[in-house]
Amino acid sequence: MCGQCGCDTTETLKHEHEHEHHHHHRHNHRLVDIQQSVLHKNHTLAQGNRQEFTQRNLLVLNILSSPGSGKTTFIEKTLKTTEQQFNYGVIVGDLATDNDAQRLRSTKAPVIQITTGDICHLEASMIKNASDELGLDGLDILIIENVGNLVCPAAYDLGEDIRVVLLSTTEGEDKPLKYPTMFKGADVVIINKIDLAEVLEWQEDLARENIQKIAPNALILAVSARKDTGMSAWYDYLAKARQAKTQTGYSLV
Ligand SMILES: Nc1nc2c(ncn2[C@@H]2O[C@H](COP(=O)(O)OP(=O)(O)OP(=O)(O)O)[C@@H](O)[C@H]2O)c(=O)[nH]1
Ligand SMILES: [Zn+2]
Ligand SMILES: [Zn+2]
Repeated sequence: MCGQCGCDTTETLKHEHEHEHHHHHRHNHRLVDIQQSVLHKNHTLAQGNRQEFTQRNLLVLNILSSPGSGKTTFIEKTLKTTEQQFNYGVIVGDLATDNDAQRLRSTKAPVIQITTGDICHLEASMIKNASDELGLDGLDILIIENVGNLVCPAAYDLGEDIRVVLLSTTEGEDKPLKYPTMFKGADVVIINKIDLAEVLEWQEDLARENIQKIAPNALILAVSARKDTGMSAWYDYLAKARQAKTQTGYSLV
């Protein structure tokens, strides 16, 4: 979580630092307290989001991966193939640009960009504001593209039903073992860029074994979002998840 990069606690820390000087408190102790209170607040807001999404029978996906694994490409392909079937809304988080939102605007779906500045993950409060701006009326599925980062976003529940973590073949088979928190939270792991498997000497069995060690219950699908191969199993899963949400207001998180 953000203890590793210090993101978003900086302002609070400055304040606490000045305040605590008189009391000779240890900084580490304060830092942990502040992080826990940030996460606690986020958790409460995420529950609020989840309640609102569930009342609307809206299926919500949180898409996570390291930078460049193919989140935008995967979302774009999903929208273009299934937008006759479902009404989508999209929220895209990025540190600095709105390039991804621009790319996704070639689809029918309304897209809201969140530019996070220095913050390397999305938080529940940002999703609340962005979904108010987007307008959730009439939507079936809300897709959230998180900031490209395999560490911090894992700690922040956004109120989603399904966490989809992408692992692309260019990253190596060992990533689930090195970033266990991210993979542990996954409901679905998408192995992307499978079209490059041969040239990379990608070991599919090893990758699956590593994912299963960390996330034994996750569904694992190997695809090429760019070449549009292996995607039909994903569309089947999505249709089932959407149906289940409509019937029972189910939540996987
Ligand atoms: N060969 C191959 N390239 C892919 C595939 N999916 C995405 N790419 C390429 O990988 C690069 C990064 O893809 P994006 O979709 O922008 O990745 P992203 O995860 O959204 O990136 P950030 O938002 O910056 O974290 C682009 O050049 C894509 O065309 C794939 O299945 N195969
Ligand atoms: Zn962070
Ligand atoms: Zn992207």
